[in-house]
Amino acid sequence: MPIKPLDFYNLLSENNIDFFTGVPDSLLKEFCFCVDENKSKEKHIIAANEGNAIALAAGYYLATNKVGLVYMQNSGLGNAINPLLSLCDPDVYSIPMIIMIGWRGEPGTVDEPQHLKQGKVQTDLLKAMGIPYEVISKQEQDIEKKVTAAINKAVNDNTPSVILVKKDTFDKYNSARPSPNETSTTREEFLDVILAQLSDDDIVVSTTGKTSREIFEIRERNNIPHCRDFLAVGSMGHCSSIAMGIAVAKPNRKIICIDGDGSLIMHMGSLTTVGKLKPKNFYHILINNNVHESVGGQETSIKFVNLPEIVKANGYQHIYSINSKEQLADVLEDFLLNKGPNFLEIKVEPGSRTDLGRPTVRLVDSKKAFMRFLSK
Ligand SMILES: Cc1ncc(C[n+]2csc(CCOP(=O)(O)OP(=O)(O)O)c2C)c(N)n1
Repeated sequence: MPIKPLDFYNLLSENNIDFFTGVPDSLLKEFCFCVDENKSKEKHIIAANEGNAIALAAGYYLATNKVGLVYMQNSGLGNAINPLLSLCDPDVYSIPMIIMIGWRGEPGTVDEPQHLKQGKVQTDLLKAMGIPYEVISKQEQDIEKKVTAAINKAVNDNTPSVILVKKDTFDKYNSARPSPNETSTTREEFLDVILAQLSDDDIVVSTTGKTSREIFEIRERNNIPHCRDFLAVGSMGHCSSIAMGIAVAKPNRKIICIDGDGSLIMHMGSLTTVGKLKPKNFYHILINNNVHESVGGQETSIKFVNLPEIVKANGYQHIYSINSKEQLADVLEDFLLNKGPNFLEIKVEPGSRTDLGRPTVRLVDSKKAFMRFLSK
């Protein structure tokens, strides 16, 4: 039977876990909602990336002598490896924490291509890192035993200790979250307008999650070849760097990078590279819905920063911020005509179609077609 998020949360509380941080994951979203509703913002921090979350839990331990809990999708383990091995490892500072990892791409399950390799090497990676782990699932008879074993291991051995969570382990959490505003312009509608404005030669690089899925479907609907788009379905936070790599190599082509707020924040340091190189052909669009919509809608920290000021300070040339289709129509042509690097923030309500599909082409084939398109 699936585990009730509140029961799981209570079990952690009984074991003195009172600090939570991480980057959201669809497999863990019900648990995240539960933590969010039960903890203050100082005790539940949605971090910029998974490495930051490990470091936050390490700091919390140093200040309190208490074990914190870090949650993440297994895609984020790469971000976490550095602070796990060079800060928390028993050979370094020996800092205990519980790490809850959503196991996407578990062998034997059906999942997206970007999750398959990570899922396959998941347990081997933990073994190679010397991190003890327990696996839980909805079939599990004795969750309590496994969770307390993981916590005891962390506390007794002063080590990070993992709880690996299989798909569908958690039941729904009935939270008081507001439902999406269905009358406002959706991300997909904005994307439709943007893609329609681009010329046949323009290159699109788009971010992880539903944005890329929507772009794929818009192209399909309009019978436009997919070779114009590089969909960064994995490597969250890196689409602007991929786009920058293309921009410097193809100075005579326009590169349109379509980013998300969670993704931009995840590796925000990449903005400084844009500032350093200032490619005239780089057009950065941020679809800002204030949340990690693709994995459940958990808040990002974007609303606490003045993003137009940040990109300005990083050397972007022309900066626009809009929140309606009318405003988009007013600025889009200018945005794409003016020499870059330019930045366009589109403020949008969270939400997407429930019947949104996934790219149906093989990724290596779309890479080849994209490279042919770039070499034109
Ligand atoms: C390194 C990494 N961490 C976490 C995830 C899980 N994940 C996929 S999409 C996504 C949310 C992206 O948020 P944002 O960029 O704001 O786009 P939105 O989903 O709101 O469109 C997350 C957290 C991931 N794929 N990779």
